[in-house]
Amino acid sequence: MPRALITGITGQDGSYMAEFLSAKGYEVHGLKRRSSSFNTDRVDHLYVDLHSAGSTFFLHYADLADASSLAWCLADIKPDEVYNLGAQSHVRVSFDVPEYTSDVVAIGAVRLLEAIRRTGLPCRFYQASSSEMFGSTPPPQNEATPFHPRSPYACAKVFAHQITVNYRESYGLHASCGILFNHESPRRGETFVTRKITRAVALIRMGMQQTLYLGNLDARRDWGFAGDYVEAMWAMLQQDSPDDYVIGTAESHSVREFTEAAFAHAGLDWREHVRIDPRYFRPAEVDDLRADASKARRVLGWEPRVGFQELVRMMVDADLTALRRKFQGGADAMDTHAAES
Ligand code: NAP
Ligand code: G4F
Repeated sequence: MPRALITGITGQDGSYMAEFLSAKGYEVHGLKRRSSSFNTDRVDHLYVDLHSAGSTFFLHYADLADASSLAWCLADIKPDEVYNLGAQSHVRVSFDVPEYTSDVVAIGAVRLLEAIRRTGLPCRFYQASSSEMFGSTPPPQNEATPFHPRSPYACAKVFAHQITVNYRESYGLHASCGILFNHESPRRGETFVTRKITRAVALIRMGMQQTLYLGNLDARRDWGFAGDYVEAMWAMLQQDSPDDYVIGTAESHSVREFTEAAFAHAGLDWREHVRIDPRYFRPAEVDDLRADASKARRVLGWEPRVGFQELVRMMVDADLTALRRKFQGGADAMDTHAAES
């Protein structure tokens, strides 16, 4: 049974990755940070009581800011594949906590790579690189496009990307970087713009919120479905040789278009509910991201299955269903605080 180790298993991608690998027959180990409350909602359905026989899903306390915890986990688990998905992944927040973001995203990757090198494990390594690294370089962006990062998060991702390439070239590590464009799902964090919109649409549709405050509606993103993208991550580690790949849909839409589509799907007119709040503007913006993922299609045979309209519908429907279920269950109303950031 192949064994995988996932950092960031409690996040959106980590949860889809854990599901995907479990279905493929992997023993899945995930690193989670200590939190004062349960933060395992996205993977609870995979959890089997450790006391029952045959469990193949395990969580371990560790932190990308804590080198010794990473080294111990690697030595104990001895994974065949390591997926480094953990990050302070919010671009706007990275302007508020640049030092912490750099520590976890950039130095965290070094800590993990160094632990792999020093333990001498023959494992394969995946680094979650980001289209944010392209920043202000115009689309379409592919593996040869120069980086021009526009946030502390993106700068840290560029470092993590380059150090992964460096460990591959210096030590022959089977280390690959997936340069993934924005990917979303019903499990997307509530403060990223797509989920912030679809969650608000559900609350407005149910009469529990009137107004949604957003920032820059002109920014364009290449939005795909997270469930499709974890398959590309896995495919990279199945290749004989490690390499870097751009993953995206090759189609971009503005935040305005996403907003319009989400409200329309719920039978609402977005102009009646959306207001601009400059607090959501960023010190430096990334205007236009659109992937040229032809290398991934050619080498990995990877193609996205879910398109833009289907993604919008899926996310709105999921938020509406969750809200209705919450009410039918008699629980308190869903937290109506406008999502920050
Ligand atoms: P996410 O939902 O924000 O999940 C991030 C994960 O990292 C969570 O499990 C989080 O744990 C964990 N984490 C945060 N700080 C950590 C630390 N100090 N030590 C260990 N773990 C830590 O992000 P995502 O959307 O799944 O993205 C996965 C990865 O892909 C990230 O590296 C992200 O930067 C990158 N990426 C994402 C996209 C995208 O569009 N989604 C695109 C390109 C690249 P908690 O649950 O405890 O917070
Ligand atoms: O949803 P976002 O916060 O995602 P962003 O900044 O593109 O970053 C995401 O994708 C990256 C891949 O390219 C990942 F690496 C990263 O970890 C993360 O997953 O913002 C998207 C766009 C931005 O241009 C932002 O300015 O939406 C704009 N926006 C407009 N109003 C807003 C809002 N973003 C947020 N979060 N909240 C708003 O109210």
